[in-house]
Amino acid sequence: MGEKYDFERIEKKWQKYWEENKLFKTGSNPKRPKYYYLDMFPYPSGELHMGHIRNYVMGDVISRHKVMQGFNVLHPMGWDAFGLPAENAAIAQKIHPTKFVPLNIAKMKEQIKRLGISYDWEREINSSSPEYYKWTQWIFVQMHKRGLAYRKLMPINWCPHCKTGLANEEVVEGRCERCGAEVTKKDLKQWMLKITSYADRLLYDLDKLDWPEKVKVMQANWIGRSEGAEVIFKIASSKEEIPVFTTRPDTLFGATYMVLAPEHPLVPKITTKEDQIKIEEYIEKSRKESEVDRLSTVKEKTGVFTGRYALNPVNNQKIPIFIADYVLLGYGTGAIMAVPAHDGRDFEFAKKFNLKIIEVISSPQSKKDKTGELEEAYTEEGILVNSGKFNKLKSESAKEKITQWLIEKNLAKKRVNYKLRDWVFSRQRYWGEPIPIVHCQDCGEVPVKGEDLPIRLPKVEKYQPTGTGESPLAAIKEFVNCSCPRCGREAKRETDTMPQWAGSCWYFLRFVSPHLTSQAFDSKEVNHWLPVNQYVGGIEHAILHLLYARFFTKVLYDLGKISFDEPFAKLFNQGMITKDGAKMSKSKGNIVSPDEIIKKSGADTLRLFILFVGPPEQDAEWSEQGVEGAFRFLNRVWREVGELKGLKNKGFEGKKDKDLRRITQKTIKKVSEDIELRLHFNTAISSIMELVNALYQYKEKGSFAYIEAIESLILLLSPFAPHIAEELWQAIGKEKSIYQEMWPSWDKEAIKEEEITIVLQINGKLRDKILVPPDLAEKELKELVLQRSKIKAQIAKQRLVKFIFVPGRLVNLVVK
Ligand code: ANZ
Ligand code: ZN
Repeated sequence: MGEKYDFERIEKKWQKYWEENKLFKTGSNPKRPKYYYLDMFPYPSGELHMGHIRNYVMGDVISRHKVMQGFNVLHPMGWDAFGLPAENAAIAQKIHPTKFVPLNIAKMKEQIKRLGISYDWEREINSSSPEYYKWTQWIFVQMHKRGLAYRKLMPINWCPHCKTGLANEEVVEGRCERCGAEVTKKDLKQWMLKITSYADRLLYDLDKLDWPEKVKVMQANWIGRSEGAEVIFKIASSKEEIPVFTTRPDTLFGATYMVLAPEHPLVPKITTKEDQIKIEEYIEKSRKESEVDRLSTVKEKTGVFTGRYALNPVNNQKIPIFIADYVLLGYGTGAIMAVPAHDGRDFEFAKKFNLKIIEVISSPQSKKDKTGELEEAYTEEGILVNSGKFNKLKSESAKEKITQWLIEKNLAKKRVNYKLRDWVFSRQRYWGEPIPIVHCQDCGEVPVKGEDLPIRLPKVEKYQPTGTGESPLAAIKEFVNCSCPRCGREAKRETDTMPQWAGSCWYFLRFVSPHLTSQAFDSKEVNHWLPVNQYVGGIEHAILHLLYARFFTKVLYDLGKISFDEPFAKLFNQGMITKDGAKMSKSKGNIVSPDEIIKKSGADTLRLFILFVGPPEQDAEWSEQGVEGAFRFLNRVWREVGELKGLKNKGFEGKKDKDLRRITQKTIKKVSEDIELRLHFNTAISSIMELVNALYQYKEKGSFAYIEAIESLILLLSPFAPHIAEELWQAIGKEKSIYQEMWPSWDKEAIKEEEITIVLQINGKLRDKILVPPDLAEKELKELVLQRSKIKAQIAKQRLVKFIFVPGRLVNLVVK
């Protein structure tokens, strides 16, 4: 062992050793239990950022720890290489995606290897390789056969900059999630996946998952289940009627007008010729707006009166019908009954258009002015007023009773609504999985036969979006022209591709048998390894990726292909690494390059810093001093272990040894539990630091306790800083790689403190102290305390009314 901590030599040496000896090959010992740890696979941007590193290093600690605990661990990595992010990056750098992707994969893989992450690279997958996307296409075909994939003409979100359709999920505050351009609408025939038919299961099965509460709430809100009623309003002097969806049938007597979405099919039927121009202008204007804007509560309300009236089914009052953009066509029935007294948007609208506001839910919390008028809508529940025979009922029972009453009159039915929409699965882009469908004049949409998959993405020079609404594939005759899989006649191939999310919907299944050519996955293996025990990745995937992956899993479960219906048992979202308080990004110019840190201080230092920087779920600030601190600590370990050289085991000795043993065993317990139960790597590392401090103070080098402490130290350090641990392990004469050693267990007896100090108080004031065994029972302690002369003297003339015992800490005697 050299004098200096030569991290560069050590890290290269062990990375080579691990690779040559295939140490990270997934365990297959049938006697061992399984553990599937998974990182969210990245898209090949070409450069690892600190967020990736935090994610992968955490996962490496968990995986290495599990291997040492005796599990067969599946710890794979791959590349989410199809889709918009990769294509946009390729376009920006003017490199064809077919070149760009492998180039970047090679770069990132090199960086990951330099970090010493224990991935089983034999299982590497790439979602843009035909061997992989063959099966993505196969899953699509299965969905098509089940009626879960269908085509529909619809106004889709259209990004004028990326020149492609976007799913709702890709529109953030009216803007394209990728490029930030304002999103508009365009009518296109789109492939859709029927995720809505899984809405209830996606919602209720959240209960089965050990996931952060925040993520579960986000998914539940996204699914947005609401229970209510569909109520029919007749149009006065007309046969037409308007069904509305409401969650508040208890407010029906307060419905003073109605609103149709501007695009509602009834609109042209019920409007007069004179009004039509005005209305069409309004429709044109609102089509351009995003849903978020339309639903906004702060935006000034706009609308147009249709000139027509409806009849409120509960009291036959004539109420005006408006058209307004705050009602969306795609939700409920595309029409509402408006209750201005109890709905915020209706209130503003009614104020602006001078419509009646009738309070029907009374509550002490309603805000009213001096004249008794509502100052704002009261939107909570309460007691019914102005509601005929339903007065004095509570909202909850009134909902039920009013709905029942209308159901008997055939004017209502119960209804459940979801915010979740079917998933727009078409993209008019080049870099994605071709949708494996053929359009035949006679047979219609025909899925490609299994044996003809994959439908390969043709290599083209011009892959940039066309902007016509068609994908660049549409211009390639050899691709488009084909024969119908059913009748054999001339037919045309579908030219849309799948969205970026497609490949990541099932990649966790592929890792169990990544090279299988006959099937998407080996069912037996899949049922053995899954669900994933621990999944880790960024919170930005809380909704989309995680919801889609759950959906695909449920579909495959229903198809009988797998035996579980949730893919990820446990989820963890790591916090960001910030610099100067902001997320690291190229545009802000605050990126710290991992390569430089590794070059300067080594991968182990970087790993240790990133794990030590704070609780892993929280954001943490990059710090130069923090990196130096980690480096200094590793040097300290290096020097301390160096002392062991040539020392012989001198056997067990006195009190100091016992103390050191206790610290060692406590550290083992603390580190094990911090990793296992809490993923609190930062506190695990600080207890390792305390052990090193204790070793520096301990002078009896060579005792049994000392050797045990050193060995434990290296073992405990090994998941965090694996290279230096390997080197030290070898230096103290061990033959096996430390990765193949057993994780230490702790000695419960040794951990026990000899005696602990209990503070004695009388009426809250400190009076005495007592040394007792840590597990002394309360009854015995009380006897001991009351026998003490100091205490006896103090409470001589008083009566003990209470004996308060805080275990491990204090006793308080309350006397009078
Ligand atoms: C009358 C009412 C009275 C309502 C009241 C609310 C409060 P969630 O809970 O999100 O499902 N609504 C129905 N369809 C709509 C559409 N297409 N566009 C905009 N708003 C629509 O919301 C359900 C409520 O949203 C429904 O209940 C309806 O207004 C409105 F004091 O009906 B409510
Ligand atoms: Zn045909």
